[in-house]
Amino acid sequence: MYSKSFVSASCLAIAASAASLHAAELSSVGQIMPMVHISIQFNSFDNTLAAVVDSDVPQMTPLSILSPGDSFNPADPWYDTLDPSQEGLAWTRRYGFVSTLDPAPDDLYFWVSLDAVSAGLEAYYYRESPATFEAIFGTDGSSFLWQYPDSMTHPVFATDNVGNYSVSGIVYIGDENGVADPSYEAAPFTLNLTAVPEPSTYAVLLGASALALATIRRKR
Ligand SMILES: [Cu+2]
Repeated sequence: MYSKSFVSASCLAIAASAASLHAAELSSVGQIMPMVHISIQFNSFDNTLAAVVDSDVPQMTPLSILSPGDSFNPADPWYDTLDPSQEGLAWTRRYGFVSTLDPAPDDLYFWVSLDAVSAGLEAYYYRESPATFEAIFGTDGSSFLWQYPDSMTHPVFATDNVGNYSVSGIVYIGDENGVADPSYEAAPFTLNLTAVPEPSTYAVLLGASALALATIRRKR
């Protein structure tokens, strides 16, 4: 147990010292592979709607751990939230909404209803170009409703805490204002995420692991 955490901690520490030699200013919010999709599956033959979530659990990680020494461009809209010198939140973009069967019926749209805030999360609609970072799913008082824009979208999920997160929502079919069309049943889904410790917490953990290893060695 202890040795396992020590090995992973050491690898990260080595990666940290190596990466800091090549500090870079990032022009986008990266997406770690593989993608984890929420597939919006509308079957226009029997008018059923499903939301199928891949089973992997994305991990939110602050840039200070993901790529130590790197920073974001202060001109970009995500700088205040994600840059290590600012809020420095842990984040992931692995979750992506994608429509994989039929398009929504004429004059209707796929909508997602999700309250990320009550689960301790923040969420942002993200586009690299033009640089877009808009609070969604209740973040900063935004609407809990979000209209799927008809192309695969990987929002940013972020948090300033450590731990496990679970948030449930629905996909439904509605008009341009988000009013649900009663002809179609809503499809529930649940997202699960984890967040790794902040660097300060992390240093404490690393110290504890090293101490444990030293104790083990002394016993031998
Ligand atoms: Cu995707």
